[in-house]
Amino acid sequence: MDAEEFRHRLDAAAMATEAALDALLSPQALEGEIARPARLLEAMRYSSLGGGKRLRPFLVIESARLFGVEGASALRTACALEMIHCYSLVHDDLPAMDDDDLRRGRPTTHKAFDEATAILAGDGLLTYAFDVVADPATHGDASLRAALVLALARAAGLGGMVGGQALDLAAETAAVPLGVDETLQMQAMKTGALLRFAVDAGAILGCATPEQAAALTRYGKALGAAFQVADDILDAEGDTAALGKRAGKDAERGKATLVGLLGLDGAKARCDALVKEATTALADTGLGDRTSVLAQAARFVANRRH
Ligand code: GRG
Repeated sequence: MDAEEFRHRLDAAAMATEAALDALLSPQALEGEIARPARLLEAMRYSSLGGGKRLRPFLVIESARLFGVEGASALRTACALEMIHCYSLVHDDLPAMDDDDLRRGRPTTHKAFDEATAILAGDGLLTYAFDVVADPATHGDASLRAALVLALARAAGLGGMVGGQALDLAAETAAVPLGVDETLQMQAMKTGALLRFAVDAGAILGCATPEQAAALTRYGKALGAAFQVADDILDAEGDTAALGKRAGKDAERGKATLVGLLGLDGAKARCDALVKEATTALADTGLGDRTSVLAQAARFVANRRH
């Protein structure tokens, strides 16, 4: 698959995700809800609509499509994952964490609203994500929905993204900086776990064989690691206008990054190796040419400019 066809698929996934998130975040309360407070809903919409590459939804949609699964099951799972991603960005930008004013080229949620509302908007998105996956509208098979809920919780929580964020914050003030292995583990948790979930979700939705699921997990791990090295490189090299968030802040805050540990050339070499690893894993799914979109995704992640 060439870059243009890939771009087309990424745009299609982004548009479908935007429309589905818009509908999910409507003022109409769902059965069992009492009311949807307008300002909180507005902050949740501000935090999740109208921006972002929608890479995680794209990966859910395309990995499910490998197994012929299309429509609401994949799209709702994609939206749930994007809600968790958006919540993590909102909370990460708070003064108690990275203290940022700019996200996706706009004021961060706590700047556009206020801190308490930003915290609650993140909480609301996190909780709603699990509502969306657990809802029978996502899949008729309750055990499959439970498998998605479990995998998403494991990726997002203590032993995944939230744990990784805790390790990252602790490292900023630690007497001894993180080494390469510790940095890789922190990044695999903080950023990699949600990206890996995206392709694991495709395998769950598609009832993949254990071999196919394992190969997709290997792909997801390599892709997640490539994404994070690319992020470190962009932060070191990129400019704030193109990124839509402040560049150069990793070095400023003394963050553990692979650029800091391996140097710029070492980080770029690692990124290339991870793209190869991701592509090799795809071959092990036995799904042939159908995986070319995911191979292109690995290249996109490594070469992105924002
Ligand atoms: C606060 C619980 C909690 C977790 C925060 C993911 C994360 C953990 C923090 C985000 C900070 C950050 C910039 C991490 C580097 C990788 C990353 C997640 C970048 C943003 O993801 P993109 O590039 O963003 O996919 P878009 O805006 O395109 O969705």
